[in-house]
Amino acid sequence: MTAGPFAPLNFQRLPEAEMQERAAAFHQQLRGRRSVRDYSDRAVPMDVIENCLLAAGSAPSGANKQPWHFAVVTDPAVKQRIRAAAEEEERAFYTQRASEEWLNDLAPLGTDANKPFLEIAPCLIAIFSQSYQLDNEGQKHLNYYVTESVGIATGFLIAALHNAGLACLTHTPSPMRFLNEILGRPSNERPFLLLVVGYPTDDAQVPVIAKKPLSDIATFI
Ligand code: IYR
Repeated sequence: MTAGPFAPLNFQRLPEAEMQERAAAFHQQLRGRRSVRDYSDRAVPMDVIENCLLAAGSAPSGANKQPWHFAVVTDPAVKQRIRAAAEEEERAFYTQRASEEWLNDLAPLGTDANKPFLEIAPCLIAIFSQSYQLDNEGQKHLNYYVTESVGIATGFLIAALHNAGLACLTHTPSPMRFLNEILGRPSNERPFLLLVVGYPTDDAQVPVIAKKPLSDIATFI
């Protein structure tokens, strides 16, 4: 295989003052994001979701394989099935699978096995990672750095949803293979994360938490 083709980058260099302003403003915008568990049933505009998915799909990935699939669910009957399957796993998690330490760590969040938001929120986005892809001839093609790639795309999606004025929750019932069956996804795809998307209720509450200061999350060498 030969390299290329290549095209000019068209990088826009910004004045330093504008860089500082934009970096600070972006931080302020992102730090306003919270994981929301209290949702209104108000429908979300699908064209907004579509643009957020395109933003997610612009993420970098190993060898540009884009090893992700986003299944967008708004059908109440499908949401109901997902809720029932997720709650079954969560009941096993909260009563048997989770360690004492894990349950203690979750206690301040007030979570339990009941997941009404899976039915009430207008939109669920099930994110799947593809360990390999099949072409039209059924030939297998490997993907690389799949978890990293899908994690980055998911981060882009969460930021895009927040930027668009939507709330979301990263929900991870474990195991969540049931999503393949309910959503008809093929066996090369593994559920990565279930994003709950919508508007918070007017009286939505969130736990009081803090983010680590820069000195705890970064070193400058
Ligand atoms: N998946 C469970 C438990 C849970 C785990 C973590 I780590 C959280 O940050 C929150 C919840 C649930 O959704 O309740």
